[in-house]
Amino acid sequence: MSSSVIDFIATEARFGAQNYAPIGVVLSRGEGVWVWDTEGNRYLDCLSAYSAVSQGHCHPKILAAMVEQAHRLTLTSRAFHNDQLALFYEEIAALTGSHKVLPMNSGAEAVETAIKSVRKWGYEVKGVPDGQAEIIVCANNFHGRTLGIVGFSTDPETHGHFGPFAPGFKIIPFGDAAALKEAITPNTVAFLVEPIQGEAGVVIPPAGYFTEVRQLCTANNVMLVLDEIQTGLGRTGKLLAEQHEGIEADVTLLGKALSGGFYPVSAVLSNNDVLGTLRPGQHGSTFGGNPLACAVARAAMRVLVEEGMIENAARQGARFLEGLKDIRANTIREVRGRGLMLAVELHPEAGRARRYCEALQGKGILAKDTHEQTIRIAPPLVITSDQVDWALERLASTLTQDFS
Ligand code: IF1
Repeated sequence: MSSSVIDFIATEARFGAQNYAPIGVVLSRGEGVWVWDTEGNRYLDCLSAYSAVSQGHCHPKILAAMVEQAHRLTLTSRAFHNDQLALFYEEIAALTGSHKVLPMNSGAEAVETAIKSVRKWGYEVKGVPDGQAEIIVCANNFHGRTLGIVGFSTDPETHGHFGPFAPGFKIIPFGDAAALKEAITPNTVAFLVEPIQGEAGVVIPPAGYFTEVRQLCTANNVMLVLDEIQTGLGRTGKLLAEQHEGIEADVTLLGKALSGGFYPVSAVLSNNDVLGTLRPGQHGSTFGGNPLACAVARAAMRVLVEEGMIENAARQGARFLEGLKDIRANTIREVRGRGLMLAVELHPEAGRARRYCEALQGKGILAKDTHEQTIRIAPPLVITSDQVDWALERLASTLTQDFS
């Protein structure tokens, strides 16, 4: 164990807050769909840092853009202009068909920014009495870890003992348009929702749900805010998951893969005047929109399109889903997925998903469990057919294994 002069896992445990329980692998290198641990073992990455490395690990073109920009200029703050921000705006607006952009860093910051913006829009444009704005969200949502966001989480793990929380949120079931209709009042400014619920276990809403949601929001002058931080940028086989539903959000949130995993970059995109209500000094971030972030994001968006990753996600996602459906194992309760956002839900009697993820690690696959019973599978969008088949073989043998 020459590379383990430091015992990385024990040292993390000694100094680090214990807010994670990682799988016992220490990674030191990545390339495309593969990562290597400190001992030189290779794994197929079926998590992709929760979809942030959709373009594959250490993509050479994003790397080159980052290094080149790092040599020139990294941070100016928004007190001054920089020569990357305008280009980032132009390119992300062209890619997504949006009119206005507000750059932030983490996904949670993009969500917070959207909440502030739709409230302000509600007071200044819609005419909601000050302090009365309501935002509707869904049960089992995951939008990040800030106080504002965890306050409307329904998962006790996520919000327990972190209160008191900000008021102004109403929770309805996901996938239930009638519940939305009922919850809307004259003070409702927005409906904030994930196109597919990721953390909840890749929960896909019933067909037609978002068509109805779109109609209800339009009819009631309610901003539809889609959190595409995980589903966006090709993950589901389309640039944005909203395209599967044939709708357009009023506000779209992007993060994660917007930088290809090199750097935290997020953005709030808007098709109307929601972002227009923000005046100088009312919102911002030291790092948001910095030239390094912009250069990285520009390259990350470019390779996604130029290298056909979105089409590949659709093609390989369909192959992966079919392959999962073909696995005959009594451990499997259901397989779900759209594009390369996939999940295998286990029967309660099959034992915890975590054990299957550990067994997969032994076979050269890294995947992550969620909510005890679900194995999430989300490889980089550059995965090939051979690699999908390779993964399926190992998943099949693992899921037919008896752990009891
Ligand atoms: C962690 C889950 C994934 C997100 C959506 C906003 C954010 C996220 C739809 C916030 C973040 C993460 C964060 C990560 C685990 C992870 C996750 F399991 F919790 F649900 F991806 F599936 N909207 N998701 O999924 O973005 O501020 O983190 O940049 O360890 O908390 P962030």
